[in-house]
Amino acid sequence: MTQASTPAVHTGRSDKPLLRALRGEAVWPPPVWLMRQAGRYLPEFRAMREQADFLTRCMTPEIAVELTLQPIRRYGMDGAILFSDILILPWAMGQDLRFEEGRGPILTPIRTEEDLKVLDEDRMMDAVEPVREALRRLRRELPEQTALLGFAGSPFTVACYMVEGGGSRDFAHIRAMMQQKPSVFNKLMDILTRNTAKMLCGQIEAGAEAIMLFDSWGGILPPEAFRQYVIEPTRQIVEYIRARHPDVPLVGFPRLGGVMVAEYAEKTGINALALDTVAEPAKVAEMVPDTLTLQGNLDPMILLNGGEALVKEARRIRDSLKGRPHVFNLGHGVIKTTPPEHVAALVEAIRDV
Ligand code: 1CP
Repeated sequence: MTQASTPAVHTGRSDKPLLRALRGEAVWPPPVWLMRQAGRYLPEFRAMREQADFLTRCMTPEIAVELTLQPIRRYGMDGAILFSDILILPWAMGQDLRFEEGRGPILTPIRTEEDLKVLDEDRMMDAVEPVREALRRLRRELPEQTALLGFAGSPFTVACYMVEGGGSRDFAHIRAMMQQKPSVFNKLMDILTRNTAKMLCGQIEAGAEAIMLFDSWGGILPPEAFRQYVIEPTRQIVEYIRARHPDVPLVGFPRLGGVMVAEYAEKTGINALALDTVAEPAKVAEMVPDTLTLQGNLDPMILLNGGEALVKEARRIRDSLKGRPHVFNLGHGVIKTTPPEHVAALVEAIRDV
């Protein structure tokens, strides 16, 4: 891509605190945003829910923009994550998807060579055009200091939902496929790796200033499979994006990755490593280079319960990473019964130094 075709908003490096921290600067106090900061715990989100189903909300730019902005208006977060979902990619390629109240996403499963035929890679970019329109509008509407994050699921995590047909306790179908139909599994992973990289570049070209890759389920794999199906596709995605948009920081979230997260960070080349709840930030810090940004990792349950324990634990995490690049966040998403005032108390605790 030539410089001339890049929108004006991308010229020059931004000094937004979140982007500085993601590029390796020890910003103090650390910038803060939360996974699932747009969601049902907010009354204004619940009010919008009556108007349209989940997929329509994701695919209607004015609704997606409004839902993205809600937590920013309330709390002045340093980062605004686009309201969307990791399953928009398979949907955009043609897989059937619906979200059912109380059950989460439901997809028509892909388990055979024949099933793969529903995926049409050529339609993907057109299908996600409303997402890009939402990003363009957000860049115009966000406060000056708030950075806009785009995102995708990592190929393995998205494949889990595509093959299981939704969420799962044991991921039995995808694990069987990996062993019994490796050629179908590998084809699916290749399609996802290629299209995730392409879709994310599309998000950046529409205004996303940083990207997060959610690998919620990579941690179910044993080490060798983790290398092959989590680290390697992520490395390819990072390489593809970086060749086109070298200044855009990339955050990886290998949830449940345990000790493999250090190898993940090193081999994928991501700028920032998002930590899950069980990771001890100071210990992970010893396992990775000083220039790698760490993101996380307050337990969402502590946020739900609030009070003194919340302030204490949030500051313990913040202070244990003082002097190195850190972005304060949760170890997983905000729980839907979280009182909104606990989120306000958390942001205040982090910013009060
Ligand atoms: O309103 C509703 O009932 C829908 C609930 C909901 C929401 C608010 C879903 C369904 N997705 C989302 C938004 C969402 N999903 C965002 C938006 C931005 C923000 O963080 O505020 C993001 C980043 C995601 C990412 C996502 N979707 C992940 C990765 C992160 C994680 O939570 O581990 C995963 C695994 C999904 C799949 C998904 N989408 C929705 C649900 C309930 C699920 C989980 C299903 C399951 O595993 O059982």
